[in-house]
Formats: sequence, C-alpha cells, structure tokens
Amino acid sequence: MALLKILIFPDQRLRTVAKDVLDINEEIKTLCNDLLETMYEGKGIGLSATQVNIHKRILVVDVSEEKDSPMIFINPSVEVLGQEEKTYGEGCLSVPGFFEEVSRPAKIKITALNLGGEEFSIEAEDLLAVAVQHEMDHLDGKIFVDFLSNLKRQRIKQKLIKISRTAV
Ligand code: QAP
Ligand code: CO
Repeated sequence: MALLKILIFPDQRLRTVAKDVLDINEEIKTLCNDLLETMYEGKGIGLSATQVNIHKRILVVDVSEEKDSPMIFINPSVEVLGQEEKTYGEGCLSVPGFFEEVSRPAKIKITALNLGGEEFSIEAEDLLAVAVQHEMDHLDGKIFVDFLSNLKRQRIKQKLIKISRTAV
C-alpha cells in the first residue's frame, strides 16, 4: 500500500481526459488500493485516478458513516434517472479548504467493472450519486469549481496558488 500525491487545482494535469482500463492486472489492483488508502488518509469520500496523475478511468468512493464500505468503479458510465436535481455543498481533495454548492441530477444508474473484471450496475441517489458524478467529472478533466461563477473560481484559484507558493 502507498499514499499517492494529489494534484491541486489549478494544476493543468487535472484537465487530462482519462483512458479506459483495458486489462485489470496487478498494477490496476494496487492502484485501486492506493487510491482508497490515499482517500481515507485525506478524510475524503471519493477520489479519482486523475487526481493522482494517473489518467485511467478509475474512481473510488466510500460514503458510509463508519468508513468501512469502499467501492471501486472501473470504466464507469452514468445514466441519469428522472428530471430531479439536488444541490450539495461539495468539496474536493484537489481543492483543499473550499466547499461550494453544486446542483446535479438526483438519481443515476452507474455501470462499471469491478476488480474481477465483471460488469455491475447500481442505482444511486443522495451522497453516493453526488460522489460518483463528482469523481466521473475528474475522469473527463472537469472539476466542481467549473460549475461556479468565474469570480468564485478565480478567487479559489488565486488563494490556492498563493498557498502553494508559501508551502514550498
Ligand atoms: C467528492 O470530495 C465529493 O477541502 C469527494 O479540506 C464531494 O472527499 C463527493 C476534503 C462532495 C460527495 C460530495 C476536502 C477533505 C474531501 C477538503 C472529498 C478538505 C478535506 C473532499
Ligand atoms: Co474532486
């Protein structure tokens, strides 16, 4: 197991579109476990491979209270169910310290591969639906701050740039 380094917004590598996983081998299994370990270490509820600069279509989440229900999604796709949208105060391990309201479809169906290479589908709402949509965006190079006003995004960007300068 290993902790991976998380890219921080506005790092341009977060804009990379990830590629499908073609073979679920030992390297991919290790990556999934490292993503989970890195997510738990950061007190996160979701993490994508994009955020650790590995541009493969993999995301992990754990929305449980006890933090004992890791979920792994390889090559995920999302189908929106119904018209309802819900707003949630989102954060991101790549945008540390900032939480902002984002509106997304309330109910989705996720189809993905598990570590055994088998396809599965689940319906999700509430926090799981938010987390999977947020992480799916990362695989397409999108970040939740893209949904905010230009002013808010610009402020967050400048603050994070300033923090990264002082941290060196
Ligand atoms: C994405 O986000 C998400 O700023 C995962 O200081 C967001 O795990 C899923 C975090 C909203 C569902 C709803 C952020 C931890 C973690 C921070 C995260 C921070 C410490 C964010
Ligand atoms: Co994120």
